[in-house]
Amino acid sequence: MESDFPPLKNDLLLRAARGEETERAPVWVMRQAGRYLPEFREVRAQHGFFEVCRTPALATEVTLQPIRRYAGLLDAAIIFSDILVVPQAMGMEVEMNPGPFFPAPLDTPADVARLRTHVDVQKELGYVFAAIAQTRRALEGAVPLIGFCGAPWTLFSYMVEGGGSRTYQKAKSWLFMYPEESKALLSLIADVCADFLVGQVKAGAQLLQVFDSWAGELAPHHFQEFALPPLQHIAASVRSKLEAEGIAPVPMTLFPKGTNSQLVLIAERGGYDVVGIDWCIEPAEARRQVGGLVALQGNMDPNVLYGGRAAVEREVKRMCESFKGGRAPKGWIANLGHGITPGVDPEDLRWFFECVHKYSKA
Ligand code: 1CP
Repeated sequence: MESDFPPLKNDLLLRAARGEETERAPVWVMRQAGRYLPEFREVRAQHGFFEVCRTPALATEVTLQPIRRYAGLLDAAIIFSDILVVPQAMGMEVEMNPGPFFPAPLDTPADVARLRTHVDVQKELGYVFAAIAQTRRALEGAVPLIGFCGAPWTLFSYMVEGGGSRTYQKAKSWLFMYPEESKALLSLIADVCADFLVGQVKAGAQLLQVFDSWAGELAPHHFQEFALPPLQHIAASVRSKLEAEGIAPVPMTLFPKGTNSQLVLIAERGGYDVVGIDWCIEPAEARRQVGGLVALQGNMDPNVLYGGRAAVEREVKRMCESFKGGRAPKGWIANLGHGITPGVDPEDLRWFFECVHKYSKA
């Protein structure tokens, strides 16, 4: 229960996500608990990737690592886990070596019969809920905790490809060769995602993010046909399930990477409070397009972090001016336009946070 946790001391993220203009932009970065941190690499030297995910004490520890290191600078924690725990819960084997690898991907629709159709998220993913509850207590209300899942299309592409891909040839072949079976699988994944997100809120997650990392690989009309409906279903279903159980809703963020040409449609019809944008759209232009419909999150190119402090400062200043310059300023959550990469110097990331604090002031 929400009331069992220590009171929240910093609600900037939640206010911005609800669309409020804040005294400065709240800031966090996607993949903030990760390989760029030496303290994370130390934990990983001792424990397997999914072992960390499945052991609440370890997941709590790595979730807190960036919060401790950047105390007073970071405005959110994101639970340490991975989007691929959902395919695992559906019965697929997934290894991390070092990227995701599925020994038995879904080659044809006949393989869907191997999946669990009714996933008991408490049984299969209860370890994530336990990690969330433990992390909420350990955070002592310092910052809100974000729960997350992968979007159906992005998960579908891993389940069919068997890992990361450059071309998405297998996943796209499914969409065009077996459109109805693809939609059925996407909606099966969406149902598991919705239950999983509801469980995360019950466990203590204060905001939810859905990662559609490969949304931009689809043509706009294919995004609308295959990827958007299950995303809409997740947003609507999470809200109605929470309401049915008398649980207060939490803000929901969608990160549909690479879909800038469809921002208005996503803001109007997606059903999310916040839309994450990548660096291929000018923030002021994104704000102009969506008006006051949604809060925005993003969007510095993560590679700027390799450009030295002067470049980081210049780019953050520019990003802040562009987000603030848009008409009808509404909530903005400062972030990168995609996840931070392993080679970044953690002190350069500190500088990014300091620059956001300085230049995003109202
Ligand atoms: O050995 C290791 O430690 C592997 C590195 C790693 C980490 C730190 C992976 C493997 N996953 C994670 C954690 C993770 N993944 C988080 C933790 C919370 C945080 O700090 O943000 C989150 C939110 C994710 C989400 C995730 N996993 C996404 C969506 C976000 C994005 O960056 O696009 C995706 C696509 C994945 C799949 C995945 N897991 C791991 C890797 C290297 C990948 C991507 C591989 C690929 O490019 O296909």
